[in-house]
Amino acid sequence: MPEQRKIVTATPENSETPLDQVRGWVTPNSLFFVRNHFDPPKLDVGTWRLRVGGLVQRKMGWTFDDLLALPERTVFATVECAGNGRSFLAQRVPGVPWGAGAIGHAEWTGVPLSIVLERAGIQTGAVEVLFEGADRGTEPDHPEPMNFERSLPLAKAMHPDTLLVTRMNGELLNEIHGAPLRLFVPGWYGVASVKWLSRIEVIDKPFRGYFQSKKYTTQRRASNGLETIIVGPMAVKSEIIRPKAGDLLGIGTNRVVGLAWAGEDAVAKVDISTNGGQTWSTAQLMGPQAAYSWTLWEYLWEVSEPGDFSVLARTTSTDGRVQPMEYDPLYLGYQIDFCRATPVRVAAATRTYAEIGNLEALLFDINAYAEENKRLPLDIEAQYNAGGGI
Ligand SMILES: Nc1nc2c(c(=O)[nH]1)N[C@H]1C(S)=C(S)[C@@H](COP(=O)(O)O)O[C@H]1N2
Ligand SMILES: [Mo]
Repeated sequence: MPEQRKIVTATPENSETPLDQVRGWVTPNSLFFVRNHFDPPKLDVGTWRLRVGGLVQRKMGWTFDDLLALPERTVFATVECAGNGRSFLAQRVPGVPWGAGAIGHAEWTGVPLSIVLERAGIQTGAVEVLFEGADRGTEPDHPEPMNFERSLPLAKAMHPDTLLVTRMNGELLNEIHGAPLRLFVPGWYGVASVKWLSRIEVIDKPFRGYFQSKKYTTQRRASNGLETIIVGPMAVKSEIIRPKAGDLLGIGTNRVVGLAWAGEDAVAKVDISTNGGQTWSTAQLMGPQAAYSWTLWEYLWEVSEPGDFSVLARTTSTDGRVQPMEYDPLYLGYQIDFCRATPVRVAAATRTYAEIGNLEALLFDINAYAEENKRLPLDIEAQYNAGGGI
């Protein structure tokens, strides 16, 4: 079957990157996860304009060609949906029941937002920049139609890596990922990166629209009770790609492979436990380790005893943040960053025929063969690794 996104909901499309088919550092556009709150708008790049207004000296309307003529910048970055992994939570929470694949890593190219804002001239008193997508619709608790809107603090908006993106992995942005233009906020959860961008407004007070008050907020304990935080920078996290939960492994060397990321920082270290977190060993990081980007890792696990094992990965960022062992329920179904156990079984492949009867011996042979085949892909991947990638 050709590789494709894993559909979670069909209309509008919400779909996952098939992480078990990840073969390299960059996620191909066709496999890159999709998170849509409303149906994608039908936009004609010829008549489309980016309107820039609010607290600016000059209101402007940009055509796509005008934007292409401005200086470009390219940033590699991982984007994770704030709800990624929600289906693994012990407590049921509302929202799209994502598995592990609401994440991808791409090369993002476009005009730094700061250049467009500087051309417009930001007036004093500006505190945030508001971004409006052309998509429109309703939510169960918001029956009035609304556009998808999010804001950024001025400092993040003016950061040179915050881009108005025209290209993803070198190709013009496709419709489902926000064509013709999307905001891209590296290191932040996907919700910040408004697709189908149609309007930018510089504003003088914090914006509290639906997607950053009713949705996409977490809570934090403060001295005077609970404080509400708008979902922003991505947490430090890892994902085990192989083995999968429930896999049957053999005695010998089993290759554990996965991904790790650290939001605005780079990954410094990934530790692996095969005994539910009692002891840890360091995994080998593979390929680039850069700010904003995920890092591939592998761990060669030597197993000498059969039994049931609980495999965990734990990321540490370059600024010393460590992935937590438990999920904080105050995150309300967002920022699902805890170390999730992958339970696997290792079967004995060393029993001798003398110990068992003939029929049993036959069954044993069949099982041993099945186990061998289970392990085979892992060995092939080890060879892949000699050439880079997984
Ligand atoms: N206009 C618009 N922008 C949007 C969204 C949306 O529904 N509409 N979804 C956001 C969310 S929650 C995420 S995780 C990312 C997903 O980007 P992708 O679909 O390109 O992977 O887009 C963000 N930008
Ligand atoms: Mo998201």
